[in-house]
Amino acid sequence: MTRYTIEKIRSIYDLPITTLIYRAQEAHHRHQDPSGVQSCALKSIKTGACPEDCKYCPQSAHYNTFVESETLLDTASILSDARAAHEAGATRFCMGAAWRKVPDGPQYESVLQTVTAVRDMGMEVCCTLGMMEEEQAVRLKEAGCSVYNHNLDTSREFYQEIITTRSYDDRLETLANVRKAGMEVCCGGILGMGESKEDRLGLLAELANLDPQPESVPINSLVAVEGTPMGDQEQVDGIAFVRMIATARILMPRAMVRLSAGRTEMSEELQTLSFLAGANSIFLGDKLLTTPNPGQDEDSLLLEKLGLRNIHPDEARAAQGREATTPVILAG
Ligand code: SAM
Ligand code: DTB
Ligand code: SF4
Repeated sequence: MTRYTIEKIRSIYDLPITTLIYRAQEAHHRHQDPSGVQSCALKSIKTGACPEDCKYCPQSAHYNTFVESETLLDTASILSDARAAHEAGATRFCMGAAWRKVPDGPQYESVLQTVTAVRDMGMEVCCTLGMMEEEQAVRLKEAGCSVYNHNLDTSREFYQEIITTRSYDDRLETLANVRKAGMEVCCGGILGMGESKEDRLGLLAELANLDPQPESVPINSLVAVEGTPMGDQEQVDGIAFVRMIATARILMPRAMVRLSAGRTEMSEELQTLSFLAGANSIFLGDKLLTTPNPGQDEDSLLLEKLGLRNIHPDEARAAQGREATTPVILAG
């Protein structure tokens, strides 16, 4: 497998924007269905009171935010949301819990039951539940979860300024457990936390050098929430955001690159540039985990204007596995 150095990644990230987008488009057309966008629904199944101190997160118990804590939701109430999301066109249902690590016992048994029921509805199931042991990962996979989301968020160096209650290596260990259990990895990060360009390049290096690379890469723009230490952070520069997406697309051509949190603050044009840079997935619905997301109507209208269509993850996989039909014009 190619190992990407920071210098190599910088040389891509710093390309003239015209060439950068062209290279990203080339990778997108070779390895993805260029008209397809995967829509994932998000549901917070256990909200708030999280013991971790992630400085960006409204659900951390360390900060006083608008989030009202809730205990784990029962299977029936999650299923009614899953059904609605399915009807609204979501093809992947991602359940998030504000846990430091997956608990053993009745709560986990209930999550496993819910996973199976959502899978049986015909949607692909993704979970993000915090750190996880290998045996817990194996059980999750057996219950029908195909993907686990666990973000590295930023570079190894900047990480310790953002979170002190766990380490980068803890994160990598959970990602390894997810792989050992045979689930796909969804792993990305956040821009706009005060990180430098070097930190962004560092995150890209960590992601692109994972072996195998993640199947999904969510790129979040920080949702600055009052009460968190990042409540006053300014919105990340749109062009830097687009460069990040395009570089991710070039480095990880087979991954679904997800234009994740922060879309309510983005113009249609910035979202469009992100699609041009290689993003091919979004979160659907008017809420992320706890913060707002553009509603269904707004998103359908935008996709329609752009001539993009909703695709099922299996359709996307088929497209990714196909033989290349476009010649490589620029050398890597
Ligand atoms: N507790 C689990 C964990 O940390 O892995 C799962 C839920 S956690 C909310 C999932 C991801 O959401 C985080 O890793 C982070 O990347 C993202 N996130 C949380 N708060 C955010 C915010 N304010 N803006 C953008 N992304 C955020
Ligand atoms: C990811 O990378 N972004 C999503 C999902 N994975 C779980 C979460 C975004 C959360 C934004 C803040 C909130 O709504 O609480
Ligand atoms: Fe907890 Fe996850 Fe939020 Fe960190 S990002 S405080 S682990 S819910």
